[in-house]
Amino acid sequence: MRYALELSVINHQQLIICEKMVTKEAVIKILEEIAILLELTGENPFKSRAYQNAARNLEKLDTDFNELVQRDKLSEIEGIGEAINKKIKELVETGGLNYYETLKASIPPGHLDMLKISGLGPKKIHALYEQLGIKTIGELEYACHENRLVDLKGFGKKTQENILAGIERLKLYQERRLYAEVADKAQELLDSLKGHKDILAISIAGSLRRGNETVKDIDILASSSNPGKLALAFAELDQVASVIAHGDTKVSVTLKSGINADLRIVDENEFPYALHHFTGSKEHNTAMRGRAKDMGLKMNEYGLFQGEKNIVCRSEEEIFAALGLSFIPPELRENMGEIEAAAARTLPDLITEEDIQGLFHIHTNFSDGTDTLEGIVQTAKDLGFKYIGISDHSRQAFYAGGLKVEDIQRQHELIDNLNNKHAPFYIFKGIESDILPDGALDYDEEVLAKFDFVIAAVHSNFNMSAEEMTGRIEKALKNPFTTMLAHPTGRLLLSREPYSVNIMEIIDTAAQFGKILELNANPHRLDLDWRNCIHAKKKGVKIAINPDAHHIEGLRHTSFGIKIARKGWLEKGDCLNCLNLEDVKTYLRDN
Ligand code: DGT
Ligand code: CA
Repeated sequence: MRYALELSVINHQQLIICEKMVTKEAVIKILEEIAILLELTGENPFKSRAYQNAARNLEKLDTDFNELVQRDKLSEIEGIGEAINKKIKELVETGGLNYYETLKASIPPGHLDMLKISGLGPKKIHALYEQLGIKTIGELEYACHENRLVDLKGFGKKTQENILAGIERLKLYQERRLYAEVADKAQELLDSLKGHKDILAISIAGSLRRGNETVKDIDILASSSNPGKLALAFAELDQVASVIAHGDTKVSVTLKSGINADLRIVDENEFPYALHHFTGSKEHNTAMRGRAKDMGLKMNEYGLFQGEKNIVCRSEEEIFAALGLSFIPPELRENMGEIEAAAARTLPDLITEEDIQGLFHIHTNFSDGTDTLEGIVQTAKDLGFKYIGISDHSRQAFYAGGLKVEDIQRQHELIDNLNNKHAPFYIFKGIESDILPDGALDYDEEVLAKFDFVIAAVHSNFNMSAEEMTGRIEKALKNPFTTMLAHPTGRLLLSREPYSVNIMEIIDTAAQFGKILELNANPHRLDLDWRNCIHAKKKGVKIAINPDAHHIEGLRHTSFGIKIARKGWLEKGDCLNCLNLEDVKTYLRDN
């Protein structure tokens, strides 16, 4: 926290505005910031220490600072040499300092945020940047989950755990959050409330019910025989840190996790209308109200009215039916054509958890996964899957323990043994091959031919132009050995923007060459984005909902991918891993 406070105290703008008032304290702050910024850039430590010393000596100064500046006597202070003297003069005379501004601009903005993680200083941040290219807190969190810090010089397992704990504390103040994180907390709230005897109906609403990839808050809707008592019970839940507002029909709280949660309590008869309204999205609601109006009706959270008279609906299904629509699943309520499709009875029969037969894109301890192949196989079997596709990293991904040719041989022997032991459960031999900057895959053809499937993935050189990156990926898609493209845009939700890539062109190329696109189910990625899934489906591109698991627990991420697949209008026929074992074998052999 120390660094963060220092860096937030002053900005250049403030200094300019207060030109006449550049005080000794302000100068000290800037010198201290420069020391930190220099460490962040990995500059010689002596340089950084010189600024720290200068700041400390200025602090101890008992003569009048302004007088020293006016008489040009600053360099008489110990530790203030010619270079620093010049900078202080520029600061005092102009209210700004070019050197400081340039230095600040040279650092990824995310590095300043990372200083807020307790236990993580500028030197470590620089080391993470140098060795792993980490620019933001989200990237750092992701790297910790992938165990990248365990073998990193100057870090280790304990440090990785401490950093993760520090990131958790920081999240307490965050605006939007990942779906997975909020969904867990919302479920806990529902579980705590469910036993309450005054509840007549209760449901999650808002973006969480719609399965959006990020969520602002938890919306809960209930009807109750004793609203006042339910409101009080909610406000007094163990999970609640503070109550923002408390009435008989609405309670707003902040949870200990930092997430805000609203409970709205409505009359039993109003529940279906309110549930539809507070599920949203706003855009869907607006379009629905428009449809109601066209039919001479009025729709709001209290009812569906013909003149003064309410059309009685006991469920959302009945509301949709009253408007001539089939039931629209919450995930589709984004005004992306769902109302027209519901009217035409052409809504998709959305994929469900039960449709998933097996999982691709799983890492083992052959590369950067934490668990053994045996352990993963046992868990996948226990979860009811019929097959898995193992894909450790390829050799260029040295930071992730990428497989050398002899490792592949060893892994394939192990897979053959396990396939004998666990039949009819089946393990496919795969690899997550880096797409090299020129679009080539990471092994020669003789090695690539040994795999049942190849997942091509961009893991380096993110900063290409859209044209170059699109060309690079398209080249990989055209490679006959490529089966599917991993995380097609490379985004990390809330922390790393997608790389520049023309995703529509990628979808078209995948369609043309019969390649599969991954819907990476890791809650930080959820990439392919659901908006693009709709497009891929239209083009006939198959999607693989892949957990990209680096540990056994990660297999469960698949359910987040399914939620997004549903938002992307996908049906079981659109997804590779809904095929049964024989059909997958045939598909992978023939494609
Ligand atoms: P979020 O919280 O940003 O992740 O997204 P939502 O969709 O949960 O938004 P929120 O919490 O502001 O409101 C919950 C639902 O309530 C929203 O999806 C639709 C409904 N709603 C809220 N405000 C309005 C409004 O001004 N107009 C309409 N038509 N619906 C609204
Ligand atoms: Ca919400």
